[in-house]
Amino acid sequence: MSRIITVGAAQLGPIQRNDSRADVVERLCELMQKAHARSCDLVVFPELALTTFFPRWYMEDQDEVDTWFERTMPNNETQPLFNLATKLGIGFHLGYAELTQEDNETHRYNTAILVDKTGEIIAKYRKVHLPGHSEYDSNLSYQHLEKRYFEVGNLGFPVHRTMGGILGMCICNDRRWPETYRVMGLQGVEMVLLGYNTPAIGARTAESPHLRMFHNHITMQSGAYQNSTWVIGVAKAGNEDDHVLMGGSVIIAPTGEIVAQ
Ligand code: CDV
Repeated sequence: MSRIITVGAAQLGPIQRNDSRADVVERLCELMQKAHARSCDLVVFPELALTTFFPRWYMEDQDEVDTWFERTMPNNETQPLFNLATKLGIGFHLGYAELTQEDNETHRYNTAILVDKTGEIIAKYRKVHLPGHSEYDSNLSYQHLEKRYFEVGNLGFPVHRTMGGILGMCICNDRRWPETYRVMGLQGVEMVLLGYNTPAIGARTAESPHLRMFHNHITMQSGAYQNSTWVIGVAKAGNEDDHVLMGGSVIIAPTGEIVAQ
């Protein structure tokens, strides 16, 4: 019996450093309305979808760093997105920076959640393959400080039986490593949801934008083909605080073919 799930890959334009969460959530709600108008069951937003990609900024003051994190989900700013999803009966995937207290300690993760059509958070993923560095590096044309601001995710790569399928998640740099897809493939994954923020230009090397886009797509296409799964790769795009993000969002079939871009 065929099962159909209609998915919207909600690529975002840039989010500037001074944009408020409330403004961003309004944009997400507009995209969710569009997805609903096109009969989507599920809408996928990118990595760190509530703020600018803040790991490009070097910060020493932990209080300042923590302003980029969400302490609860939903919270006052994101509640409208959950309300709209419930009203429209549409699921969503959202990436954000998570600050949490576990075992009496503070932890910070680069996180994504999956919310079902009733507005309930049914799954969480915390990014495992953190790229970049933890100290300021003057040899780079820009910083990428994920290793400074986040811990390695501690939830593995589980899959979830929901919305009529077997869904899994990963985040950005995770997509470049075959084990990400394989661990989910061995659990029967049918659709991998992933958000990313990838600069159009490398910080260290003079790779061409073409080669960077090629690597972006080939990793997701091979993960899809080798594990016979759909992959929904959703980017941020455009000039974010004078740093250009490559975009290139795709929906990839289990054949490895890009069916929407
Ligand atoms: N946000 C990311 O994980 N970005 C990496 C960059 C640093 C290459 C990526 O794999 O796209």
